[in-house]
Amino acid sequence: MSSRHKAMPNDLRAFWMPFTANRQFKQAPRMFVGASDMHYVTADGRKVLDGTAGLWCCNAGHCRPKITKAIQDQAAELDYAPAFQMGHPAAFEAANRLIDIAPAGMDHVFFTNSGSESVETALKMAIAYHRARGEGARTRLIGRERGYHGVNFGGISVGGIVTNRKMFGTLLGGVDHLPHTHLPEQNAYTRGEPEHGANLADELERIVTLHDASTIAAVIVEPVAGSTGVLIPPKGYLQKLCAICDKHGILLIFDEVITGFGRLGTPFAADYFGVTPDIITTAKGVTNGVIPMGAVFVKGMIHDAFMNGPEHVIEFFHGYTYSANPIASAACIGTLDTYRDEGLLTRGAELAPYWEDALHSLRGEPHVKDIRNIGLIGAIELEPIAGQPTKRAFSAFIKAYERGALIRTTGDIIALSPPLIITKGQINELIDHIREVLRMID
Ligand code: PXG
Ligand code: PLP
Repeated sequence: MSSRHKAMPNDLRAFWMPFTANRQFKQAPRMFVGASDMHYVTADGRKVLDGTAGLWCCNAGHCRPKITKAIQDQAAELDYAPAFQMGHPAAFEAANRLIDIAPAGMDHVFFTNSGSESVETALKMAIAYHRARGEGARTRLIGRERGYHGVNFGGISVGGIVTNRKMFGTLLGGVDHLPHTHLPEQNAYTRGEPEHGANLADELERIVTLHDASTIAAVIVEPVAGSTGVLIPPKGYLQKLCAICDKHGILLIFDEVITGFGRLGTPFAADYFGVTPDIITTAKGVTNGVIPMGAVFVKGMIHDAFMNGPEHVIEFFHGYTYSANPIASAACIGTLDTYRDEGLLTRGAELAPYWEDALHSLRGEPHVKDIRNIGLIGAIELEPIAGQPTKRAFSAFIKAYERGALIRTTGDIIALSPPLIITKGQINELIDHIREVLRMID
């Protein structure tokens, strides 16, 4: 890397940073200039333990050699091939490799470049699928309160995070929402799946009664809601939701952008909960976060419903310039090699009990009002400062960064999702940093 890239930019104005307090950041920039395995390196030469796998995406840790080499080799051999009406081998290999680890029955993959694009793709597929089968009235989409499905119009319409919706007009029509499943009075400090709340899936029956099943295309939920602050599904909830969808011919979409690729100790959350949806959206871990890529997995019946009409005619009028980009495809293959060789898609299951105990050891520390965990995901919910929501968690984030740990906060919730290569010693280190930080902040 050239030294120019390592230098601190002397003018930070041009870059309008995503989901960032731009003015605060630019007064006191936090810059990473390097990374390897479990650590980042800051511009001032400090090592920072990664408690968040970047943004829930670097599941194998950082700068992993097989992924780096796959990208370098591909870039030197075939940089780009047109995505429409042309192919290249790495795209087909990546799709086949993904199918190998996907839940049974998920046997086709549509490539995108992000989780947001995977969501748009899945929603369009669901509506078009019904139409292709002669049920063109099935156009309604059902999301959930507090859901996060990326930032494009379809995703924020089915999503349920108010700040991501309120500035952006009327959004997509024909959308309804299930209630969220967060019941802190009954479920606080639950280890794993909470006992109470499976009945909230019955709200889908109420929505079906209101609109009639013949108008509903799909239900989209995150099996474990991540971005909104780690909401773990109550025992039996997803199974119930799936049964109601099946009963009414409604497609079930699991948004596994965070839960895919080993986060729960199984390849997908669908495996963890024993519930196979009709469509799974993924991104992030598909390339270990290294190159933008998303993948939408579908059941054969969905793919096959499109495969009619004259053979020279495009079956699905949808796709991106960079769908299955060669370098992204190579990164995907290098990533899957790394996951396989190091057993990372199931490593979370071995570490989960240790992780759970470490997290729950923070119970009783200042400001803590709930702790939740599943697989290698954890959340520590803090009591907000009266009248200043998010401020306490944000100070925890800054203090942790200064001490040498990267954590992520949403609202007043600390969300943790370390790379799946984390050691027990590093789990202790991460939790100790958080304990010290909680004792320091107001
Ligand atoms: N669906 C889900 C379930 C997600 O978690 C997206 C879609 C959108 O993916 P893209 O690649 O378009 O960002 C996501 C992304 C956080 C955080 O800290 C979470 C996400 C992204 C950035 C930060 O909670 N989730
Ligand atoms: N806008 C314009 C003007 C375009 O020509 C294209 C693609 O050709 C797009 C947007 C979509 O870009 P992408 O395929 O990268 O999503």
